[in-house]
Amino acid sequence: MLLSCFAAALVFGQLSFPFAFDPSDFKTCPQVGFCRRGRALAKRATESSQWVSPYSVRPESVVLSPPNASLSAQVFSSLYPGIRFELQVDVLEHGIARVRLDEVNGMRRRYHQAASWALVAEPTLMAPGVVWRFEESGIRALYDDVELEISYAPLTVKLIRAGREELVLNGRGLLHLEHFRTKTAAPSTALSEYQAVLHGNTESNGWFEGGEADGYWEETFKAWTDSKPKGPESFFIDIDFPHHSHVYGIPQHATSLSLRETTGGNQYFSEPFRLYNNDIGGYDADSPMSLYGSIPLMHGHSTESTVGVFNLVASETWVDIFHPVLNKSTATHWISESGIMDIFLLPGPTPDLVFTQYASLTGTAPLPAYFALGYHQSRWNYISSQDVRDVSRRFDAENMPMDVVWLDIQYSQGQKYFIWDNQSFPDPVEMADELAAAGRKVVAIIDPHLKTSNDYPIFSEAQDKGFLVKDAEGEIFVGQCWPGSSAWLDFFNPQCQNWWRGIFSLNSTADGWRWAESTDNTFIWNDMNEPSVFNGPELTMPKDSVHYGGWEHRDVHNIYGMLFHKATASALVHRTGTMKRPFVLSRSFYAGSQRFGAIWTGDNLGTWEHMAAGIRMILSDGIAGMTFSGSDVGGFFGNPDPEMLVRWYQVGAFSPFFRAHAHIDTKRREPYLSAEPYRSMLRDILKLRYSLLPVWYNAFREASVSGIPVLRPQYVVFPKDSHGFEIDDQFYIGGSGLLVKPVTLPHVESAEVYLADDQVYYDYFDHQVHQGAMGGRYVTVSAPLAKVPLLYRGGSIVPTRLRPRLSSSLMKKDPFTLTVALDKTGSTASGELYLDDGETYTFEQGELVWRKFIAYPSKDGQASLIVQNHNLASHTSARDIVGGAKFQFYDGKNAYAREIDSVYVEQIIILGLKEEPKRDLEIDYRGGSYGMNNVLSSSLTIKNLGVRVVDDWQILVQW
Ligand code: NBV
Repeated sequence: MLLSCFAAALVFGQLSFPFAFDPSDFKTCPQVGFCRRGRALAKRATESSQWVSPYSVRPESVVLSPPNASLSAQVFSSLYPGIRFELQVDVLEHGIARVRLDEVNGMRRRYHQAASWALVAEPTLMAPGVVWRFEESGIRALYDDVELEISYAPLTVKLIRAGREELVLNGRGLLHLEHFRTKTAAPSTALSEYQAVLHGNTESNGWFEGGEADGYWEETFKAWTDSKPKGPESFFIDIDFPHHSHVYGIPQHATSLSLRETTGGNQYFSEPFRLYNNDIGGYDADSPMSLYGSIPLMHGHSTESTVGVFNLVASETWVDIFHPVLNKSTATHWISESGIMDIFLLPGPTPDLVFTQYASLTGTAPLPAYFALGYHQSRWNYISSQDVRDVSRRFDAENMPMDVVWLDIQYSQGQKYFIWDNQSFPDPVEMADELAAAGRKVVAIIDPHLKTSNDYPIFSEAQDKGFLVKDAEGEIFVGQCWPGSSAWLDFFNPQCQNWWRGIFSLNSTADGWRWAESTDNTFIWNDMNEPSVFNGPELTMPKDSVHYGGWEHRDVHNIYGMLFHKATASALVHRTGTMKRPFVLSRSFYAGSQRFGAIWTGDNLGTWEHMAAGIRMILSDGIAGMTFSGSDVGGFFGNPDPEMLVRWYQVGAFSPFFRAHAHIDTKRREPYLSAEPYRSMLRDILKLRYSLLPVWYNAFREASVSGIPVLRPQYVVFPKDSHGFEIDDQFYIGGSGLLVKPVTLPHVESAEVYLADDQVYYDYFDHQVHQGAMGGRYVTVSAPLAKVPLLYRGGSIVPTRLRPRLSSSLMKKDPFTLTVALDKTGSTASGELYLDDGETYTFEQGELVWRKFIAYPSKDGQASLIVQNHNLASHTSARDIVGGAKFQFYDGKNAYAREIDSVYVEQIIILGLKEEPKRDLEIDYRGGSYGMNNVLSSSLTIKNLGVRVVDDWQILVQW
């Protein structure tokens, strides 16, 4: 199995790659029993004009519980009168409606614990404020500016705003929870009656559930048979957006940000989007196939509103999408293998509010360690500690900044993670210490599979403690992975998570094996956690494997990777006496994974298509909470030519997570190895990333509080501009006002950038002016190879650090440059700067500096402009700063502020002044120039101001 993965070569254009991505290794919907059943049910419903959902609420059973934000009711299906279901509707803080449906007193329990892993805490019910109106046909909850309409027969739930249906559950009658049954149970007689209603006779094959027990009790795929001891337990639901033309989300897929149809008239894909975490190296650059992570969150968007739906299910899920009316409405159908129905309706009505609503449920990406925003140098593999030292030195010698050197699986002895291969890595602690002295870190890979060898203490301990996943027979599940015969840790067991923390402890006396040959400068990469099993069905764990609590793998598959990530991140936070921010990269993810660290887009190809796909994927990850994301710069497979490599570094420099990585069979391609002129271009891109670190950190701070992604797609920033709804190749960095459109095509000299408003935009590098227009327009931005299209939006003040350094930690006391990009009036702009120690959690106690910069015309009518720096921290509540509300009062002289009180703003550059200023300051002024083909902005540089970042001050510019 393993060999066949890598033996063949696929040819893409001129490039050949040493791997085989064989789509037939992965299932299509027709190869999956429950997906066939779900789609067949939808087809029968569509074809019958009399289709009615059999699910209804018993009106007499409706109960409201205090504080009147919760309703429960019995639900029954006319097809299975003996089966009981319970509906629970909660109105939560932020106006979120949670709708749950579960089978009660059945033969078994459906999997109901996904929420306990995905949600940051038990959601809080809305304080009194929900008004319930009982009507003959149902109940209506009124709160905020919306109504939640629950109809009794059939059961439907609608979120309505200003008379407009924003979200509809079961409007097309596709809801179905297959109840638990025995193999020999006779079909319900009610079913045939129902069929008679639909079809006028009982002979046709129009059963609600389908004519036969299709794939109920066993299923075979290639050489694998899935024993299904529980029988059918699928869950289907139609979720419609009657007034939303566009839907986004449900990462991870390599496809457009705006999701295309999977069925119906304007069909694009014929397969539904699949959510089933898979190791699918060398995936297609445009496909609905599932990849490494799954987040069942979708946004519906139109010029009027944005809403979200979070279908909290952890089993394999397929999502069909079509537009009943093109450019007007969207219908979706979610088909899941198991689990209860637990759906959150996020009312929006703006993208930013949907982010905050989703974040209130699953949490935000916490402020990362500052170094993690620097550049990461990886490859499979740096082969020895000497190699690692050389890489670090070569970056120094070439004056290239870099923060982290990564170690892939070959650092370990026979892939027994934690155990260094002491031939090649005889001195791992000294190696890490030397890197630390240069301001750098090490990241080492730790996978969730354990070599089943008794001389491997991690395995033996896990085995003794019962922390390994079991197979269907109750024995330890053994499969093949890098170390050969392997077993998998079961992080569903809380004890396993505790034990895992102990392994990383650097100062505890905890019994059990500890990773002594490590340092607090060593961070972790969790790979292969879908989990990848080389000899398993679809390269993963058999679904009938059993986890802690007796749950089958099928129930929890999409959560597995997240729990490994969670356990490792928490281990790093606590490994020394002082809590430090962790950095853990994970390949697999689920809703809530953002709380534990970064992810990346897995094993991409070194092609232009994949470069472009990476951007779309990062945008899509970001809107689903997973904002700390990046793709392998250079492409994992293949050897990019110098031009592609430069463009890929430009993409990476504008990704939240910036790491170059490459397959073991690729040629070495560290940036210092490139020939000129490419080497200088790469150096400049790295420096650009480092000079913009303050902007990235600002964006991460905001994301950590609001859930608004670090990379913001066009529809998020301009939600009312329909021209931008399908744009997914340009984006904004946080709220900085920087707009980027990386070039992802060869031989390009310019890029067409879409400007959505009538604001003025300035080229970051040459200050060329691009005038936007009401209703939007494209402008041509020059983009020779050395230049990434990057614009300041007028009205922004952007802090940068322009002194070249070799790592981010060496920049901590560097002075700032503020670029004031004046808006179209030539007199207004604003921006901010957030700083803290970048390492610990003392910011939660108020050890931080948060400044607001504003430029505005002076009020006395004089020809002048004021640029002001004031303290933002004291002007807002603590909660807005760090999300934790851990401190009550902000002390402007806190320890961190004192530590950086010598940090100056060394220069201010003002773009877009309409008049030449008076020369009483040390200034450098260049007037605007108005050429035939371009307009260059005026630029005023004020140097040697002697003003400190931590002080309040203002500067008057007069003309
Ligand atoms: O550990 C080796 C690789 C790693 O370099 C890559 O980034 C991961 O996505 N890993 C997958 C295992 C196998 C890749 C073919």
